[in-house]
Amino acid sequence: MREEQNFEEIRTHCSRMDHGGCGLIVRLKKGEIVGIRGNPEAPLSRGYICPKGIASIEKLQHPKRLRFPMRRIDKRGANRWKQISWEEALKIISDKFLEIKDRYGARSVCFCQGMPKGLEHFVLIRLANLFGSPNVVAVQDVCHAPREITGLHLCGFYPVVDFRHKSRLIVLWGSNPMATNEEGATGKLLLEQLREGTPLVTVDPRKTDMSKRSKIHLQLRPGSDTALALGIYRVIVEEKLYDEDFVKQWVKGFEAFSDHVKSYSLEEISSITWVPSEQIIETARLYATSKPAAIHWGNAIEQNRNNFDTVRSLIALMAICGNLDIPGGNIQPLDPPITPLGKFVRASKIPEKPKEMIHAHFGTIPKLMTVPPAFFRRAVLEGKPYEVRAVYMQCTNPLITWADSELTEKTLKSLDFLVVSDVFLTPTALYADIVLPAATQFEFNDIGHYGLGHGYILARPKVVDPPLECWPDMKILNELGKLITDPSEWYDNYEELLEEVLKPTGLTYREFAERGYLAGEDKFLKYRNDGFKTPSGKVELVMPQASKWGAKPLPDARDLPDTLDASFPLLLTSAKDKFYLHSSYRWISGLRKLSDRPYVKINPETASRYGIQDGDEVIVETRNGKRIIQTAELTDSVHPLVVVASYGWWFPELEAEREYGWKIANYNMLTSALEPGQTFGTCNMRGIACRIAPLKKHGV
Ligand SMILES: Nc1nc2c(c(=O)[nH]1)N[C@H]1C(S)=C(S)[C@@H](COP(=O)(O)OP(=O)(O)OC[C@H]3O[C@@H](n4cnc5c(=O)[nH]c(N)nc54)[C@H](O)[C@@H]3O)O[C@H]1N2
Ligand SMILES: Nc1nc2c(c(=O)[nH]1)N[C@H]1C(S)=C(S)[C@@H](COP(=O)(O)OP(=O)(O)OC[C@H]3O[C@@H](n4cnc5c(=O)[nH]c(N)nc54)[C@H](O)[C@@H]3O)O[C@H]1N2
Ligand code: SF4
Ligand SMILES: [Mo]
Repeated sequence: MREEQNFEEIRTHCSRMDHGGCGLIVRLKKGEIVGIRGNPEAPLSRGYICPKGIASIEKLQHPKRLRFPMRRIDKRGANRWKQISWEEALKIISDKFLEIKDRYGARSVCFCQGMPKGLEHFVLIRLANLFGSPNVVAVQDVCHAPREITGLHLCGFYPVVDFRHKSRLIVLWGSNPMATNEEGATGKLLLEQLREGTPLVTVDPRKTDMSKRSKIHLQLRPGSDTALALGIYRVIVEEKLYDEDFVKQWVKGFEAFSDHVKSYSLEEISSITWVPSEQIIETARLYATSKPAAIHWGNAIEQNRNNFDTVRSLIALMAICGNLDIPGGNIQPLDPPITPLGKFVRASKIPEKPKEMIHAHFGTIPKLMTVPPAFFRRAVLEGKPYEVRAVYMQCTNPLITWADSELTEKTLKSLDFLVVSDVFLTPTALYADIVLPAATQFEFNDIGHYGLGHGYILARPKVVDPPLECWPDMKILNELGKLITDPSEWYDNYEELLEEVLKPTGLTYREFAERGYLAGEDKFLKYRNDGFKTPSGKVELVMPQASKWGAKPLPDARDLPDTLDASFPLLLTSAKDKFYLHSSYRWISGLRKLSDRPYVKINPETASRYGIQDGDEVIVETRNGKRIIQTAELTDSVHPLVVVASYGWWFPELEAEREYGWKIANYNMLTSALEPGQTFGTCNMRGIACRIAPLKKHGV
């Protein structure tokens, strides 16, 4: 901390505007934040800050921010509330949760989190475990679990890019880190590698900033990633470009996998993926001959039912080229010596959890520990596998972010009791019985990147006080924990939770905050000592046991999310908006100026076929019979058969009375949760068939 005459500056880390990660210097005047800039000494961001980081000021000071606990006094969604005290709110919640536990069992109360934002995610899991409920509902089915858990099954860890060392090639596969700073660890470090001359390959159906800087851009058919990965694999094996020593010693099932892949000709792969064979060959040669090479994969490969196949095909590429756990490759970073997650969340208190979780009854992949929203909704609506009556939600807006928004609406309406903790009265919060006003970034001490698997933890020390009655989620959960679980597991002051995480480091939170971050030790080739943490000790490419979770022993290149026909002749996909986090912050005017409304990107050739002009309002419709309206942006950055719509939209300016118009432009109105994949419970979100039409016909 540095004090000067009129202002004070505090070093912290950005959070809650994405996965966080940028080191920030926050300037304060008379207790108010007056400026934020990037901290050049920060390990992951080195001075970078984006408009969302800067917009945090408006987020904290917004006049419509939730400021008091509220109780619903009319029917759900009617927006009539009574302000209540914290004491009353906690009493209502604890009475109701305990009553439902008594009547239906603890598992009928679920605890739900959106994108993990900070330590409260793990405190919520701890609360659920201590309460005795195995059901933590979360978005992991479309966000990281497919990568992490497939990784655990194939090679015993979740392989992420080692950005601390130079790679000779980086492949960006379905990830757009310049807009998303995916995992809060990659944007700036990636740019530095590019500046030093590391070549790039981009796999994305759109032209992006990064594809323009790439040596090769594979502009594939959305949803055809498995086929493309297998095509690259085929060439590498056919041309004997793989790492023979590694394969011999460390890969189980190489022959069977390779034989299987040979059954797809390159011509077939090319026709499935729309990628010319020559480009597949060129990419295969480049990837196999550049060592170390790293694949930075993103959300796009996870948001379809075929995600398990896609992820394992990509891990197969990493494995046969010997890029696993080497500097500059796809590695298993080591955490600094902090309290292990399992211990912090009190996993041992609920040994029956793997069998009892809602999704276990639907036959999902082992090790998936959060309930996929598709199966949660079946529990609420159909009582399958058992009844769910109440939910505690924090940091999430599922009406917009879960596939199949109208099914979510029906679910929220069917609950006996819903608690929502947020900073704004969102469309989801309108359906709550109790709304809790959360304190947010800069307003409390927090630890970032715990559990993110990148080998860092970041200090996010408090900068300002929250509004009087806004509480950090951690504090809310700590107080609720004392009322509904064993009080001895909780603290007088919730900040002790931070000390508990840090205990093995020997540092207090204050000392940690002064250092700013802790990094794990650099250690590679760990498998050489103990083997890979799989049953065979090797990377396992063939999975006969996968039939238990609805998958085949080997990945299927022909399994696409959807098909085209004359009625639905285009493929719909999405990319995240650089200026927002999912459905969050449409109410921040500084961001709204940068991204004013939902745009749907259409190739000019396609647009002219449907009589659509730039700036027109366009109807987008899918086979589930739902339609939304977005504004046409004509651009040749998308393929003529692809439409890229904006995701996450609702309209705070339409006011709560009109439910913020949450159905008008919301991408997830178009997705369906009726047939989720068995493995992860994921619904098809990218590469779904659609049609478009102008809202108003133009005169001739
Ligand atoms: N179609 C489609 N659907 C998707 C995706 C997609 O790409 N396409 N992406 C998926 C992915 S990757 C994810 S992670 C999910 C995200 O799903 P969600 O996490 O539900 O997304 P958000 O819209 O960011 O909701 C976060 C909420 O937290 C609130 N909030 C912000 N700070 C705080 C805080 O400190 N405390 C509390 N209590 N609340 C706070 C915000 O106001 C906001 O309402 O969506 C998934 N859904
Ligand atoms: N600004 C901003 N930053 C964010 C977020 C946000 O909402 N906004 N969310 C945060 C979260 S929770 C996450 S998980 C990360 C996600 O970060 P990313 O993984 O970067 O997520 P997306 O932007 O959803 O998708 C990445 C790219 O996939 C492309 N794509 C679309 N369909 C396909 C396909 O079928 N195949 C392939 N190969 N590519 C396809 C899109 O064009 C896009 O460029 O970002 C985090 N950071
Ligand atoms: S990129 Fe993410 S972590 Fe960095 S300033 Fe922007 S919102 Fe914050
Ligand atoms: Mo995510």
